[in-house]
Amino acid sequence: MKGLFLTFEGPEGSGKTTQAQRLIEKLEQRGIRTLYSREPGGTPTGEAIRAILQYDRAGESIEPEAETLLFAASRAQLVRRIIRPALARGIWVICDRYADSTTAYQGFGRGLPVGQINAIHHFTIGDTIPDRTFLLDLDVATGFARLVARHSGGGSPPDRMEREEWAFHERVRVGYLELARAEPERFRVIDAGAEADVVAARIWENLSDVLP
Ligand code: T5A
Repeated sequence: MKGLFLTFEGPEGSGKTTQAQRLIEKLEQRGIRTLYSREPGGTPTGEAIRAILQYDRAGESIEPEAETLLFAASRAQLVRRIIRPALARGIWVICDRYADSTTAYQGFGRGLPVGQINAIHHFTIGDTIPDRTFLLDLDVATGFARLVARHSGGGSPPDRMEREEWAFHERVRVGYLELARAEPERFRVIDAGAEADVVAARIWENLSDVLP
């Protein structure tokens, strides 16, 4: 049987990585084989693209169209090399960001036409669409406060996106909520402002209908 494809989406600091790891633990305890991946990245090519995108490694600012295609290139590699083969083997794939990130950040955030971004998605991922997407919704101020706490605790410095203006991140959040409204079957919007345990419990509840 094919594995399920689950994705985590949301603004900066909303707890996607934390929750993806917690979910994987619970699924494994239940005997479900899982695979974690993240975007951009997840393959050697994708990780090389991530390095360019995160800290302007190429030494110049990246145009929004080029940025969009770099995220798409990383995803095209990940879908074909990792996600599809794993799903075909019955493994559940949990991906930390996926195509919705491009629609939210480059579409709503940067203001590129969403119709054109959808055409890129069609080319990049085809019918490899998540079975369920958890949108961890969080206000921008709380998300950034978490990141500041992490940076001051010795974590990596703010990356290119984290240095974007406040209004950009507000547009990303609004964009995500719009995507969730447009596809209520696939999306589950989770209030990510609560304690991590509470958020994890809400995610688990919102998966009960598909658990074996
Ligand atoms: N991007 C990505 C695009 O623009 N287009 C695209 O197509 C794609 C795929 C990726 C960047 O690229 C952009 C989006 C991003 O800006 P990244 O480093 O992968 O960069 O960054 P994020 O995916 O945003 O990951 P973050 O690490 O910033 O945030 P997470 O994963 O949402 O949060 P997490 O779990 O790491 O937690 C952040 C901090 O908060 C604490 C954690 O301990 C941690 O310190 N925390 C909580 N604190 C209080 N209460 C809770 N419930 C908490 N949950 C976690």
